[in-house]
Amino acid sequence: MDIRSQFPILEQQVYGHPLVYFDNAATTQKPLSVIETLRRYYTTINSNIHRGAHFLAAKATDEYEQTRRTVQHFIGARHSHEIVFTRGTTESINLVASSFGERYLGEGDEVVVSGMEHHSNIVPWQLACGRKGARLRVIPFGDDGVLDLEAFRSLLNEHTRIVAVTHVSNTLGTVNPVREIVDIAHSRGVPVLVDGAQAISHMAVDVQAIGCDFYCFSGHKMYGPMGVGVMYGREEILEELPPYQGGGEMIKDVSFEVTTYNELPFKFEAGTPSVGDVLGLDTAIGFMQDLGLDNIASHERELTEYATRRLMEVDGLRVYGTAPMKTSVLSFLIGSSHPYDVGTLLDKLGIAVRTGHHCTQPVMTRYGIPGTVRASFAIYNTKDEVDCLVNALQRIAPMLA
Ligand code: C6P
Repeated sequence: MDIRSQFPILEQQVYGHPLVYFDNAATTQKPLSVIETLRRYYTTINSNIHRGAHFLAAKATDEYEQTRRTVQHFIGARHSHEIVFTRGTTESINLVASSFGERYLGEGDEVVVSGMEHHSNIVPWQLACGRKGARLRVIPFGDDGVLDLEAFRSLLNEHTRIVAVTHVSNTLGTVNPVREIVDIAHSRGVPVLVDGAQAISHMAVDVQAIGCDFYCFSGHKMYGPMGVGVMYGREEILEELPPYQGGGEMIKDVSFEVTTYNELPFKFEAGTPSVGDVLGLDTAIGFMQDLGLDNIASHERELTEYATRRLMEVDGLRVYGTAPMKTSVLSFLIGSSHPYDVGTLLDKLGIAVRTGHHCTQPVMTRYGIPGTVRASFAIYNTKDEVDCLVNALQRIAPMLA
């Protein structure tokens, strides 16, 4: 398959230069097959699901539930009802923090997160802790961006109620040893949520092999549409949690005196979901499976190694995040220049990178920097594009001095 031809958005010029899209950790571009699924959904079967007694409703419901099974197999879940559709990682984590917090957190309890979490895996827990008089404990990491597992062990105690860690850091690219983290936490009887937002499109994920209790991710970072995400939760633990939101679909019976809740996964899917986007997610998973997750990983590894080597040719460039296990994220600064200046100059040369704190302000505080320039790669990126970035940086570096 000619991969780039599947992504017409990449063919355009920006400010007179061919677009180089290196902001894939923020969102990936969408292949034609996903765009076609959205078109087909809205032109042929658009309907509300689980409710109507008519042909379109049945068809939309079938495809929606088929996607749940696709996701189940994609991440190796035991049951399809362990897959809950949300709007994205942020909503998935808020769901868990809110429901789990409501059920299990109390005065003096502790929630362990890591120092490299996205704000989406900090703030929902802070809110939950605030409601219950619990507190956050933080796993530190070294200068290379590797979590300190000894410190993690020593943070666990009889007050720890849950551990919430990212599988891959969106800023440093570190792949965390989630299997080991789960083993350590489980040996103390503590459940684990893994934020998979930056892992899901870069490696094969098997939630049973990881052993985690929750795994959260977004469709739009894995070649799928915006507006859909997944919260995987182990059946036994989901059964015990109260609903997150109230509304249609999540109930069995409602009266003004008492309401009983629907079975899994519907208990956690109140209201009309983004059906077309869910179907687009099915197509996006098919796109990745056709390419092969291992092939995606090896292409991106080669590109990241190449880019890391070539970036070192730029005078004064420092990379943040040098863990031995990394995905295709490269955060850097040049001399004393501000990341926004670098990003703006690159943009004028057609190169899209992200600049700033990347919603990980504690990471920036850890390094004592205002932010970084971040280039992040996907399956359609090429070494020529990396060369283009390096040439551009060499061209602008004197302007930054
Ligand atoms: N990171 C980035 O540019 P949402 O916005 O819900 O799809 O994903 C939130 C989120 C949660 N965890 C991690 C590790 C993430 O990287 C993100 C999103 C984007 O790095 C946007 S800030």
